[in-house]
Amino acid sequence: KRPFGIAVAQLGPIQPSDSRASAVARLVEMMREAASLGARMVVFPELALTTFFPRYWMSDEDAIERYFEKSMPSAQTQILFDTSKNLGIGFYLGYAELTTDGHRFNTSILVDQTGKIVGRYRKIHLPGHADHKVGKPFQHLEKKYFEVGNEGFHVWQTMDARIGMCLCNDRRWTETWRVLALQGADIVAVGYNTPSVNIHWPEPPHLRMHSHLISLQAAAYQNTTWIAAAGKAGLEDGCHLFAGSVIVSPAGEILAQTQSEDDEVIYCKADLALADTFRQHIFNYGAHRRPEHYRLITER
Ligand code: CDT
Repeated sequence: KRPFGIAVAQLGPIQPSDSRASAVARLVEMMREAASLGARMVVFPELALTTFFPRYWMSDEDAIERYFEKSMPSAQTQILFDTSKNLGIGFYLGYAELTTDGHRFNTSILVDQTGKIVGRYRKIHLPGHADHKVGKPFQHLEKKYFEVGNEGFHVWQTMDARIGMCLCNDRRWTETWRVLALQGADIVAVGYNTPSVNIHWPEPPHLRMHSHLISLQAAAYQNTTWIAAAGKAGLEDGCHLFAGSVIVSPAGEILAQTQSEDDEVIYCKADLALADTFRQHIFNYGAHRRPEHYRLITER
């Protein structure tokens, strides 16, 4: 057995008027709860320090910039790193990154149990649009506010596990998971913000939840990995984000799921060896994969 306590900390809504300090305080409280449950790592959502601002059309650069972090840690987020170190718990955190040379990414970091950043991921599959969709109830302007991530998909050996990262829309793409699986991911952390309303075509909210869960369950099974998925949920500034934060085993089974649309910690004592068993048998890549027949995936 390879026991590994995983916690997912779902966030309730963060309103536009909420301060960074109040968001960070909520994260710290949930980190404490996760540690008390025995978690070695806690997964926070995508853009966990601010409201989901890509819903707003903004042209003023200063208005846009206030949603971005110029450094990590920063004075306001340092307490997350200090608490991580004091409690001996690692974490995954999503936030909007502004680089020193002016590039903007939708980013997540992986921090080990000593409070040290060990990995960074910049979101690759950016959904939505870059133009102002006048008349829509809200926007989804990730293509306006962020550049496509320029560092690829990675897995880090840390905290006695191989941990990969992706962000939100990435979870719907087969390719994301296989590239992480090929690097031997034991656990993949994914934060998300998903509106319950689809502004592009009519879609019942229950189908939105269905495709979210089926993406994670199929990905975990077909790619032999634990998945820890943390959402930001509830009514943010009149726009509803669905909840459904989960921990999924490599069998594709949901072993923990949030009950609310608010701040909520779920926990699972995962046995990472379950993935090893699958990898030795049905999904033994060396024995059974046929990459010579998969070339189209990268050619188109
Ligand atoms: N944040 C994010 O990537 N959300 C998307 C919404 C898709 S609708 C434009 C998601 O895939 O959940």
